[in-house]
Amino acid sequence: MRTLDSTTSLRIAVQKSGRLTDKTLNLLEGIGLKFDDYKRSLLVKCLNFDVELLLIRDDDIPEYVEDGVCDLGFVGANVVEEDQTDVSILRGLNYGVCRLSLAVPKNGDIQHIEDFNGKKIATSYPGITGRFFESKGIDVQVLTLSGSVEIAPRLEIADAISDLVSTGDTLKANGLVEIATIFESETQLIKTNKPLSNGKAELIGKILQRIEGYQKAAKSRYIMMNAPQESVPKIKEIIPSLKSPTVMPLADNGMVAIHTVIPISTFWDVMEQLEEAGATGIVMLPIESMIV
Ligand code: PRT
Ligand code: ZN
Repeated sequence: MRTLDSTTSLRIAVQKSGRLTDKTLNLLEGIGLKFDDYKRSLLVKCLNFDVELLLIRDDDIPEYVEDGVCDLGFVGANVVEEDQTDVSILRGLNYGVCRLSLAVPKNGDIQHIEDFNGKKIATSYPGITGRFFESKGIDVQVLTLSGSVEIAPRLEIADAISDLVSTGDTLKANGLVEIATIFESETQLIKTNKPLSNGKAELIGKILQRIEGYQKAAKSRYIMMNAPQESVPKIKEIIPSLKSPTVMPLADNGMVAIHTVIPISTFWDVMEQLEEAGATGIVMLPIESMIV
């Protein structure tokens, strides 16, 4: 049992090679963790924290975290939910966003959820799919496939599918239409429920705080502009900043520089209003991290 051993590193499970790999490693590097070449090894030491990464298949991550082999893991909510592993979900991470949807051949005889009674559904997610129909009291036959699920109706081995969808292009290309979403997913940071040493618990707290700052920063922009002094009250009204903006006098008489942070979602609306209020030279910069 290694989990109470304070001499071991905090071990984090990350998908070895797949859709979540680059984004997870970018996130870890974005919060200041440095790694040697992680492409070559399965177990990668962090150079500046007592952390190591275990690079494995995404399907194995929840179990490794459940068993305490890894303390943390980055994995799709769909994978955690499928096997209903006993782990704690620390945070949703806004990437790897997708949905598990029921899809059927276009113009076929299944149009509504009730029409699924007695039908055969191909899926790589028999757990989530089976539980969904059970909760509705609809009797279906679930055929478990490990991949290429979308081809099953054309091969006539199933009447419908339950599969992950992001853009919907794969369904369309296979003549399928979505009937219902049964699970919404994103990447999650999960934690073991096994006991952890104080050192590890502290490190997890630090990592979480940094992730929070990183996520806030990703949704915000630092903006700078010049404006006549008399426009400042109007500009303050327009800017939905986290704190009151910084206003500094410029060498030009009656002009000031204004700096502030705004949510990215409002940037374009705000920019037009700022120009109308007399702001010039508006510059927007990305923010690496924020502690608010
Ligand atoms: O080798 P390993 O087992 O680690 O990887 P994997 O092949 O099982 O998983 P991978 O890398 O394909 O996906 C990892 C995780 O990414 C999934 O568990 C989801 O949490 C998330 N994710 C996000 C997706 C998608 N979007 C997605 N679109 N996983 C799979 N897909 C597939 C889907 O199965 C279908 O075949 O993409 C196709 C549909 O995409 P659209 O864009 O055409 O709708
Ligand atoms: Zn997988």
